[in-house]
Amino acid sequence: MAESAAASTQELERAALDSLAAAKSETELEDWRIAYLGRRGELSVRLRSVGSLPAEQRREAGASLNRLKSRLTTAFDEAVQTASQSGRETAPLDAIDITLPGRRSKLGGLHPSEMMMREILEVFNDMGFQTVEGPIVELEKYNFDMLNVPPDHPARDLQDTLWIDRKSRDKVLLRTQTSPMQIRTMEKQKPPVRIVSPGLCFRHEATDATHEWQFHQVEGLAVDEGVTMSDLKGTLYEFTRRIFGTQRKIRFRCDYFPFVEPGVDVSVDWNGRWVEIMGAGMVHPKVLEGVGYDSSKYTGFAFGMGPERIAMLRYNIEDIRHFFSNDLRFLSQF
Ligand code: FA5
Repeated sequence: MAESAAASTQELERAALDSLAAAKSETELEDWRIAYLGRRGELSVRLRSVGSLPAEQRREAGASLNRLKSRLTTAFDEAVQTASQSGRETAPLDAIDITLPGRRSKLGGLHPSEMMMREILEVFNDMGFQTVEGPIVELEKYNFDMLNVPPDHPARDLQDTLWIDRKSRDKVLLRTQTSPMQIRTMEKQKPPVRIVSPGLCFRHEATDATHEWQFHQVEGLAVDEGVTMSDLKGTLYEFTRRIFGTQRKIRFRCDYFPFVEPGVDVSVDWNGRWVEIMGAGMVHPKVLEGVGYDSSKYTGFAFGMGPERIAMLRYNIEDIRHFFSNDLRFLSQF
């Protein structure tokens, strides 16, 4: 009888240790503890039954079961520690529900300004204008001097220009317009020239529904023998037809820009109100001479437009500040 009690204690120990080794998660370890060490667990039941054994066996059986209890308790504590060190406790296998649907990774999209610019460039590329890009951090001479902007012109005022370096001989600024690309292009090549140049511009000005301190422009320049104001108007009419359709009303009005003569601004009807989308004009002879072109032989036209303003008219966006506020509720609509 005593022998069979010892044998069954050994069997119990082997079974307990085997199932402890198989316990993979915090939950399984807890189930094991309840099954073997809990108040109604296997060991407690056996310990309680010691009282019904013959008197001469009770002492040995009780002591043997208590030693087993202590070994199993130690083994359990070690298993819990190992599980928490190996991360089993924090990431139990049964925490992953493999029946859940996967998470779709979202593809980003083009920013509406970028979409609009690409569309604008495509229209001009179709008309034979080549796309060129230039620096955002620009020299004063390209942004102002060589564009016939005199030093006292209001556009140079601190209010308008964000300066990077005003002290060095070649003053450096964040370009206020894409027009410096007219000069950079003409310095590099002889006529005929037909380019469009997109990019960011910055101005130190108060923001409102149609003005941002950071915005894009697309510059255009065509220089050749015999280029006239009709070419300018024909090109820009074709552009507005392609972007807004044939029914939208367009207005050309005289305007002043130091680097063109004559100069115009172009506005588009927006719910009964005129919104200016670009400045344009015939390239000033001083600008042509400044880059070494013979102004008695060559003439040209130039324009600079704001893609955000154009996108506003196109998609009925009431405030330009949405473009750079980085709000996905706005951006994901495009
Ligand atoms: C210019 O910047 C001239 N460089 C345009 C030009 C080029 C004239 C070539 C003649 C020949 P203006 O400041 O008007 O002009 O800006 C041109 C366009 O840029 C505006 O019609 C508008 O669409 C956009 N723009 C100007 N300022 C802002 C601003 N603060 N926020 C958003 N868009 C602006």
